[in-house]
Amino acid sequence: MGDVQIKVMTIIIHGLAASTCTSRVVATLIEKEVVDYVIEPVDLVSGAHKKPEYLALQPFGVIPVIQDGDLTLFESRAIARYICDKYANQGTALYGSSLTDRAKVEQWLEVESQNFHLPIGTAVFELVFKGYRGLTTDDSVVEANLSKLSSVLDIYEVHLSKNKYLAGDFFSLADLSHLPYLHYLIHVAKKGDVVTSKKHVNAWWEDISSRPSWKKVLELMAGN
Ligand SMILES: N[C@@H](CCC(=O)N[C@@H](CS)C(=O)NCC(=O)O)C(=O)O
Ligand SMILES: *[C@@H]1O[C@H](CO)[C@@H](O)[C@H](O)[C@H]1NC(C)=O
Repeated sequence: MGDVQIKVMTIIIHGLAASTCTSRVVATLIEKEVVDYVIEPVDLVSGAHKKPEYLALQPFGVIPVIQDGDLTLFESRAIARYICDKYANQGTALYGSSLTDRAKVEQWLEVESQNFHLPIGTAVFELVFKGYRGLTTDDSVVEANLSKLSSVLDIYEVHLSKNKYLAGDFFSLADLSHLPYLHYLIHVAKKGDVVTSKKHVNAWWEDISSRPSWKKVLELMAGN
């Protein structure tokens, strides 16, 4: 923030490439073939996200927040939707190609944030992020939330046995939105059994996580 001079139409993402919520935004930009963006790192360790200058952009004090010209926008899923709408005519059709496709994408985006996110976010927080802060993992919380996640993914398993992707036969923003926390659970926490034990969920995960866009996100994550 502050002293960096950037031309007006560059999208500025205040966040961290390695963070789950920021990577949802970056993956969307890459799928939509948007190249004019920069990530302005927010130093969570020194608490930069709780300082007045940052709170003026994101009053809840979390990352990410973007600035696109006069628009300041936070909440990673809202940012991803904005990017899909703004760049509707380029890159991957992350909303599909019809009103009903879009409706299904929205349905599964809601499932991601309402059913999937809480148990997986809690497990990843306990298993990974607590460690970064020198806190101790509560194993009973992990166990209860992974069990809850497994029952959510049982529903995905049935759905994905009949549909290649969540919204139908096309890769969408709904699939993409699941990548950050699945990555952390499977590859960082190494607790991916709830995914790998389910045939269709695992095939879906293998498919969506092998997309060039996500591989690029992983490179950015590693460089952070
Ligand atoms: N719902 C928000 C969540 C944002 C969020 O929780 N960000 C985390 C990183 S993924 C954060 O800033 N954590 C730092 C903190 O809570 O102090 C979004 O999707 O943008
Ligand atoms: C998940 O974790 C929370 C703590 O964040 C805990 O209160 C809850 O009981 C756990 N289990 C389930 C099934 O959500």
